Amino acid sequence: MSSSIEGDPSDDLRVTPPKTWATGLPAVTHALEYSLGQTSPRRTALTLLNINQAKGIDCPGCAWPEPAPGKRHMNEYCENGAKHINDEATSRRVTREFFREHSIAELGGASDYWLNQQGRLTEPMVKRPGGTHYEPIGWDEALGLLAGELRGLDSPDEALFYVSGRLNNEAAFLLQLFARAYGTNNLPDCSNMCHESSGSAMSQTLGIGKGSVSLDDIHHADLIFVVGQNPGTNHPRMLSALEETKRNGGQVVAVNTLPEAGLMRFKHPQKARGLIGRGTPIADQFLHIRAGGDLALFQALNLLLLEAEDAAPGTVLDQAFIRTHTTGFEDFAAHARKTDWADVLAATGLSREEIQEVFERVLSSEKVIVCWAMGLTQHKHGVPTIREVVNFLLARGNIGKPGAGVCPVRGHSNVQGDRTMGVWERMPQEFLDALETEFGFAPPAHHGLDAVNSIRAMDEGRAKVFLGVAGNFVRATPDSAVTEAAMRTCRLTAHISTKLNRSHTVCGDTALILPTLGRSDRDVQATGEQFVTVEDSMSDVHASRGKLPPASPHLLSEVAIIARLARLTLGEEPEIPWELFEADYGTVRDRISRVVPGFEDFNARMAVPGGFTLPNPVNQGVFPTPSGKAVFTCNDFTMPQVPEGHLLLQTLRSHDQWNTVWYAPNDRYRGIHDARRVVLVNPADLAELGLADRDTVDLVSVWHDGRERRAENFRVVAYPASRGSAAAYYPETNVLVPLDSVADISNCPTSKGVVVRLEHTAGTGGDGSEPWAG
Ligand SMILES: Nc1nc2c(c(=O)[nH]1)N[C@H]1C(S)=C(S)[C@@H](COP(=O)(O)OP(=O)(O)OC[C@H]3O[C@@H](n4cnc5c(=O)[nH]c(N)nc54)[C@H](O)[C@@H]3O)O[C@H]1N2
Ligand SMILES: Nc1nc2c(c(=O)[nH]1)N[C@H]1C(S)=C(S)[C@@H](COP(=O)(O)OP(=O)(O)OC[C@H]3O[C@@H](n4cnc5c(=O)[nH]c(N)nc54)[C@H](O)[C@@H]3O)O[C@H]1N2
Ligand code: SF4
Ligand SMILES: [Mo]
Repeated sequence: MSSSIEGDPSDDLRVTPPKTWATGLPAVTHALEYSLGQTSPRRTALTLLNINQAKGIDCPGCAWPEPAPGKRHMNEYCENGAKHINDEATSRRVTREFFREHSIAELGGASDYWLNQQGRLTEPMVKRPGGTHYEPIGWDEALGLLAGELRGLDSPDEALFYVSGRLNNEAAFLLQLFARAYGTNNLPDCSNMCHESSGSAMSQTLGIGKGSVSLDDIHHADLIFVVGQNPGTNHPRMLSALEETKRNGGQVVAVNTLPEAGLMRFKHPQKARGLIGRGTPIADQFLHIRAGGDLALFQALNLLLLEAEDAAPGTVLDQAFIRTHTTGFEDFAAHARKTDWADVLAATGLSREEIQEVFERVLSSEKVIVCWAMGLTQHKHGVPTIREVVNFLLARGNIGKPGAGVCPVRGHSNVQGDRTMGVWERMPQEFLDALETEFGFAPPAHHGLDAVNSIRAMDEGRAKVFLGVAGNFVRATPDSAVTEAAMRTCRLTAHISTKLNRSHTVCGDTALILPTLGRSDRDVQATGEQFVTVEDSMSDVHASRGKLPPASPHLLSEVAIIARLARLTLGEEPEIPWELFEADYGTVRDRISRVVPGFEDFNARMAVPGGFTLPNPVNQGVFPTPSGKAVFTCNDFTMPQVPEGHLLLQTLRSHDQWNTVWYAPNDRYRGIHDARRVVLVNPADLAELGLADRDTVDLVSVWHDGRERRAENFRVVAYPASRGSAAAYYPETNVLVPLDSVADISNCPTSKGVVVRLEHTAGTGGDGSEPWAG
């Protein structure tokens, strides 16, 4: 592997027109290119043949579900899934020599790309107090150090256990069991920064924080809204599902601040017609909405529904459903009637005609689904926005019937499962009671810390030991400079990881790297070969079996690391047989089946290819809210306030990255090549700001604490972003997101709503010949 450290690449920005279609042959080629750059053709073939097959490896990419086993293609994966799995299956290795060669300070100057490209971690490493380098350490000593620090804390609440959504169910269940047996609910997770707003909004209104639709519902809906989501890049196989919706006569409305390629047209890579021709148009209507305007849009649609019902009583709203299954309708209706069109048009930037056209589609549709992702959740008013979406669906009885419902499209492959397993700082008391009954200890009842509050706790010296599992905490969280400083105050930081990332370079007094098996690695324990389980975005629970020889003989599985750490920290506990759990994951599933509702006979049901689907009570007409009914809510009109001369910045993903890790400096569908420090801005806004395409600017975020947050040296690209907004990639821009800028109620960082000004630092660098220049 390359041994000289590379920081962020120099800027070779090239811009081509944004694509108007996604996938097809180029995608297949790109995936293979990346895979073959990482590993041998044989390993590539082995991973690709097994990805998402009933007896194979669950794709470590997104949480979009697979079709039922009989309906799967031989290649049931997308370009990005292939890249994600081969990024893990890479033949490159990070060895002890590598760590001897590079000091931690040096590694701290490397780009996220370079760190990831070094390959798989191979043995446990430690940075001792005062040390400048990581050095090898045995597993027993490493876990002993961590256990010793945990035992030495004044309170268990001084420890933090961060979990990211790649972690499998078995390990997630054990981690939360360990944290609670140890005495804390401090289980911050990536969901805190992701779909927390969805969970908050849906728990309050529907009684359950999960989506209600299946793949079959998607296929048979009359109308699907795709709001604040870029499926062409982030959930590519969702496009095959939407293509089927359209074949069955359904319609799609896309709502986005950017005209994303996948929303426009799609070419199915696994079908001959996908490789040639123009592909299927996906969106029947595209609403180019202003950033943060979605609450106003759904309020307007709700007003139109009420008015149409007034004009023709009994024909528009589902009165029977509203009477039987909901509360709060009258208050909601009275509130919605006050919606002001001038406000709506200003907040959305849409015309009344456009909204009327969508409304006609709604009226002619019996079965409606709303899908959404980070474009809704990561705004200050994300929770009320999603509650308004729920109002919209409830009003016509579009919850709990086939072809209709709520569809928050999850990110990480097992992020939903980790929550089901109890990784949440605020698990309900019934779950804690079930743990107590099963394991004979009383879990702490007071809530723990979420991601943002964990950073505050480290910063204020209230948290001293940090264990991160399967993520990259310092790059995923907001306010990078603040977060990194907070991490460095810890007595000990440790990470259970497959690959090197920046979090490993931001160390407490002592720091540990605990390398682990990935999804693709074969997992053999004392009783034989093991499999793990995951839950996708549609609550399907299924097995994942690693197929490759482990990346190194010194790796332990996540289950093994957590079980050993628990024994060392808590001592032998007859009621919690950690050793047995490590030897046979089936014994973990037995415990899950007795603690987690819906997992009865877990092991037996895992024998069925494709697994099983957890029931969502709303589909049986049961709403587990205090009243037993779905709740209409009144949501005050709000729109982001952006001072003159400023833009509302969203921090988003390029096509060639997986969250905090980028694979190449390209964003093919948006036409950005060989650069990541770019900011996409509408040409009309550029003109108003006195800037030109390709100018070099600093992004400066404006927040009322008066601290300056600056991201330097970005190139401006004139782009069809909605007026008043800007878009730039995460994690380079996390430095701009103030820690205190969070969504109301959910505490999710407002990664899609950061007020910035663009400070011009250098003249036009482009040759102006590009299609989007000026
Ligand atoms: N290849 C790849 N796949 C991934 C990931 C990855 O990093 N790479 N990450 C995974 C994870 S963890 C997640 S959570 C998902 C994320 O999936 P997405 O939510 O699709 O991810 P983002 O790139 O954050 O894109 C947000 C989308 O919302 C739009 N948007 C922003 N603000 C607004 C707004 O105010 N209103 C509306 N209507 N639209 C808005 C943006 O233009 C963009 O299209 O993807 C998962 N899949
Ligand atoms: N500004 C801004 N910030 C954001 C977002 C945004 O849109 N904008 N999105 C937020 C969202 S939606 C999310 S989900 C978070 C994501 O935050 P995280 O989930 O914390 O970040 P990842 O980049 O997915 O983590 C990558 C690391 O996971 C480890 N890893 C990968 N596979 C495995 C495995 O199988 N086992 C183990 N133990 N480790 C593994 C590797 O070491 C790799 O370096 O970021 C959030 N942060
Ligand atoms: S759509 Fe998501 S789960 Fe499916 S193959 Fe692609 S990345 Fe993997
Ligand atoms: Mo996410």
